[in-house]
Order: sequence, then C-alpha cells, then structure tokens
Amino acid sequence: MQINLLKADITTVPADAIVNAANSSLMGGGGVDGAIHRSGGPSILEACKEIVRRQGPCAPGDAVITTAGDLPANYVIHTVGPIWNGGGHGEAELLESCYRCCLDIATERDIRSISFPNISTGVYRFPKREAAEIAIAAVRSFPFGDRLETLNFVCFDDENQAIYEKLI
Ligand code: AR6
Repeated sequence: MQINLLKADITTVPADAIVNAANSSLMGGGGVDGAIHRSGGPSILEACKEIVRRQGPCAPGDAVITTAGDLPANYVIHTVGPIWNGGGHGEAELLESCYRCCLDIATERDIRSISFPNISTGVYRFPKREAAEIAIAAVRSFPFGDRLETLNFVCFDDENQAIYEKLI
C-alpha cells in the first residue's frame, strides 16, 4: 500500500473514494464538506438525506458511504470528526475511529484508492499536530487486505502540510 502526501483541493484529486469531514446532520456545511457538495452536485445531498431518513444522524467517530456525484471518484465516505473541547472528552479516540471506520467501509467495497482530508482540524479546532499523529497511527495500524493500493493524505493548508511532511 502506497501512502502519498498531497497539498491540494481534495475535490480535484482522482480516487475511488474521497473522505468528507462532515457533521452529524450530513446536510453539508463549510470547509471541505462545502467544497465536496458544491463540486459533487445535488446527488450527494440526496443520498445523505436518504441515509438520515433510514438510520438517523451520523454519530461522531462513525462514517457512511454515498455516491460521489460529479467528483472524480466513485464514492464519498462521510465521517463526523469530534469537536475539540480540550482533549478530555474522548476526542482522540473519536478521531481515530473516523479513520478506522472509513477504512473498514473502503475494504468492504471495491475501493483501491482513497483520499483523506485532515479531519476535525478546521471548524472543529482539533490541534493539527495531534490530529496528524492520530491519523498516521490509525492508518499504519490498520489491517489492510490486498485490495487497497493507494492512500492519499490531502492537506489544504500549509501548516498541515508541514506537519505531515515531518511525520511521514
Ligand atoms: N480540500 C481539502 N481539504 C480542505 C478543503 C478542500 N477543498 N477545504 C478545507 N480543507 P473543515 P472539520 C481542510 O473545517 O474541522 C464543516 O462545516 C481544512 O484546511 O472542513 O472536520 C462541516 O459541515 C482543514 O484542515 O472540517 C462540519 O460542520 C480540514 O479540511 C465542520 O465543518 C478540515 O476542516 C467539520 O469541521
């Protein structure tokens, strides 16, 4: 499995699956969530609404999969990161769970390449260095089969890119 570090808008990077840093409502928002819904078009929101109708909101640490609409991908995997609240409220475990749940879903499907944004490090204010350590550890300890070939950590801001460069 190859791990790449990219600095890009995740909506422009071709991959079988693009991970979205969503919120529990799955109804869209700002940041990477806004970019994914804008570029992917209305079919993503329609699929999210159907999921919420069926099973309710998505809990922090969990993930769901939808079409990728017009994005250069087959699927979007929406995960809900923890809102940073000082670090004593299970934030680290929930963030790790986001990466694991996305990878669990990816390995259940025919997904060979997946791109992750830096979940929770924007609006949700998770400290970037700690979030990167958790993301990398979660990926390194995941029991990959032989299907997933490429994993992209897609950084959008300079600070995250510098942190990932140092850590990987
Ligand atoms: N491509 C890649 N990364 C991006 C992009 C992009 N186009 N845009 C922003 N980022 P955030 P969160 C990076 O705030 O902290 C939304 O409103 C950004 O630099 O998108 O998990 C949701 O609806 C940052 O490092 O997500 C939720 O309400 C990272 O993506 C809430 O924000 C995550 O920042 C989720 O907050």
